[in-house]
Order: sequence, then C-alpha cells, then structure tokens
Amino acid sequence: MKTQVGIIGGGPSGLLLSQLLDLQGINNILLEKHSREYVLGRIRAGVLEHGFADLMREAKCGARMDAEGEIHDGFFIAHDGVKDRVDLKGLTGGNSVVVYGQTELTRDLYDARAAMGGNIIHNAEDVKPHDITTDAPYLTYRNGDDIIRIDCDYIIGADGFHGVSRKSIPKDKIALYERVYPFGWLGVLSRTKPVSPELIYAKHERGFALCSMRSQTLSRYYIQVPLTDTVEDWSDEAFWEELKQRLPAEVAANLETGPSIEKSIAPLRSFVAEPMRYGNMFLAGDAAHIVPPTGARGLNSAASDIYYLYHAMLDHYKNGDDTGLETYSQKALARVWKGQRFSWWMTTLLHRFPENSGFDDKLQQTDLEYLLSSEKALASLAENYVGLPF
Ligand code: FAS
Ligand code: PHB
Repeated sequence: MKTQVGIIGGGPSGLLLSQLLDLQGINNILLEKHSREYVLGRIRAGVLEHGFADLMREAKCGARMDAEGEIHDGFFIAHDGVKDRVDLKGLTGGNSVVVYGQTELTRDLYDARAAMGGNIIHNAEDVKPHDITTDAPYLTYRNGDDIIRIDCDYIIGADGFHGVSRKSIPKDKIALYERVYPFGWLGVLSRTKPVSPELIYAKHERGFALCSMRSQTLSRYYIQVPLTDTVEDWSDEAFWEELKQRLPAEVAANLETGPSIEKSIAPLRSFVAEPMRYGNMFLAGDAAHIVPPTGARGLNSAASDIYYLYHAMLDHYKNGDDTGLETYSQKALARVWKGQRFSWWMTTLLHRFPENSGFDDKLQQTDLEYLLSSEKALASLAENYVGLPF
C-alpha cells in the first residue's frame, strides 16, 4: 500500500490529524493496535482548551462537543476549609474552557473518520517504522500471518507513551527529560450529580482531591494516593469518605455518592522527549510528552502538536513550503515545555509531598496564599489554564 502520511496510533492525536489531513485531500492511513471499542473504553481527560475546541470544529467534529460539552468560565481552589473561585473569563479577557470527556471526543473523531471513509486499520499488530531517515520511509504491521507494508512520505508517531515510535529512535539521537511524582491519582466515575457546577481542585493535609464531571449526571472525582495503593485497596465507601474529608464541609455535605462505574489509579509523571522529529518521522502527543493531569494539559498539549503538524503538512503538500516541517519540533517543544511548567507548578502547589520539610510546607502554603491574593498571579494561572496561543 502507498499513502502520503502514515499515522501510528488511534487516540485523539492520531485521529485528529488523520481527519484534518483528509479534509484537505492529504491521503493518510492510521494504524491502531487495539479495537475501536478498546480505545473508547479508556476514561481520561475532561477539560479542553478553547484552542483545542476550535481545532475540533475545524475538523468538523465539534457538533456534539458544542451541544453536550459545558463551557466553564472558572473553577475553584479549596483549601483550609474554604474555596476560592478562579474567574478564568474575567482574568483572560473572555476565554473559557470546554468540559467534555476525552472518551466522547475520541468517539466523535472515530465517527467522523468512518463518515469520510477514513483508512483506519484496527488490531494492527507489531507496527514498525522503517527507513525513517530516508526519503522513502515505510510502516509494516502484522495481520494474522501476513506482514503488510505501507509506503509513505512521512510517519507520525501518535502512539502514546508506551508506543513503538519514540523507541524506534536511536538512543543517541533523542534526549529524555523526566520527573516521577511520589503519588498517583485514584479516579472514580459515578452516575451522580456533580457536587459543584465548576471544577474544585482541593489542597488538603490528607492529600489532593479534584471534583470534575462529564455531564450533569456523570461525575469524575480523584484523590491523591500513595504509589503503593491499588484499586483493590479502595472500596467505593472508603473513596467517598476520604474525598469528603478533603473537601470543605459545605461541599462535602452536598456530595452525592453512588457506585463507581470506573475506578483506576494513574501514576503521575512529567516527561519530554527531544527532538520531536527524527528523519521523516514526527512524534505527537503522549508519544513525546506526558504531564501530571493537575493542570489538564495532557490532551491539550497533544492538540497543539497536531495544530503545528497539520499546518506544516498543509504548507508542504499545498505550497511546497517545508518551513513548518523543519521548525515543527522547535515550535511544538516551546509550547510543550510551557505546559510542563504549568502542570508541574499546579501539582507542586496542591499535592501533599510526604518527604517535604516543614520549610517546604510553609513555602507551599505561602505560594497558595500569594496566588489567591494577587490578581496578576491569578491572571498567569488563568492564561495557562485556558490555553496559551498556539
Ligand atoms: P493516547 O495514548 O491516547 O493514544 C495512543 C494510541 O496509540 C492508543 O490508542 C494506543 O492503543 C495506540 N498505540 C500504542 N502503541 C501502538 C503501536 N505499537 N501500534 C499501533 N498503535 C499503538 N490528560 C488530561 O488532560 N487530563 C486527565 O485527567 C488525564 N488523565 C489521564 C489518565 C491516564 C491513565 C492516562 C494514560 C492519560 C491521561 N491524560 C489526561 C492524558 C491523556 O488524555 C493524553 O494526553 C491523551 O490520551 C493523548 O492522546 P494521544 O497522544 O493520542 O495518546
Ligand atoms: C477530568 O475531568 O478528568 C480532569 C479535569 C481536570 C484535570 C484533570 C482531570 O486537571
């Protein structure tokens, strides 16, 4: 088979790029190792920057997001028994975020690809990029006993943190930067009314908590847990009790509890691979970078990679201009690192670090008090949270 762009990975990054390119008549084939149902079974992000929402609309995949997603003009920071509102709209001159689950966004992308007859191959086993540094790179994958070859101009590694693309780059050609946090997030999805109309990020001596949602009947909650904890350690009752203890009393009193329909623990790490290009292979999304979800940057950082890659491919195929491709890694990383900084800062501000000294704890509390007392500090938080310009 031959195509212009070969994409590894059918998560949000790969799907969004595939859709945008197809709309411009740029041929692409996407290889996903799992089934569509398996991919849609993952519960992940929930907050979209306004830039990502615009990109979904440009990809003609924004209708359900606009109909069912919720515009949030602010969120709360709970601490010391009270909660303070961060007025995103007021602090950014009118910008907001869209609360819309990654699962639904991915479903919309799959539906749009199917409607356009997009070439998406599921259950593609042993996908491998070949001749990456030549002008004739190609992909292979296994289908039963057959090895299928796909010749392409470019390969996009959108295969997430555990994918094959980044690992196909020689170790002396890539630099890895990482910070692993000494805790994870235990997440619960429940068919309950959200406790608050806007998200609540809670700093508490027992640990961080987050109250989020997917709709007015579907709530998403998280609590910080030690890395040694397993899902089996946490009954629904134990989870709800711990969450209540970390929230201000008036919030806890209104918490509607119910059976968990999904419960999982995600480790937290900051990770960046540089550069995001090797030969004619480009890395995008979690294949190149991971953030702790505190700042809701993960999915949004993937979107900005796709924005840059999409315009670079457009300039190459429509105008014969390769500037975008040549500057992709540098431009994408400039924004990725700003997302890394913000996610690290939000995580450091709001989580309990067991190894902190008394001095560290005092600094952390002072950081929060300064933030909540300074319009300029809040404006900086807000402009990062709604999304810096692409
Ligand atoms: P993805 O990992 O979503 O998709 C990569 C795809 O490539 C997958 O479908 C995988 O099956 C496929 N693949 C992998 N290896 C392959 C191979 N060899 N061949 C073919 N296909 C292959 N972000 C937030 O903003 N907020 C959150 O709360 C949040 N929670 C998260 C919880 C978890 C457990 C995880 C893992 C991530 C979370 N994220 C969160 C980040 C997440 O939303 C990512 O940023 C987002 O999924 C990035 O999308 P992709 O880059 O498409 O990577
Ligand atoms: C979520 O709803 O899953 C969510 C929201 C905001 C975050 C992280 C996760 O910062």
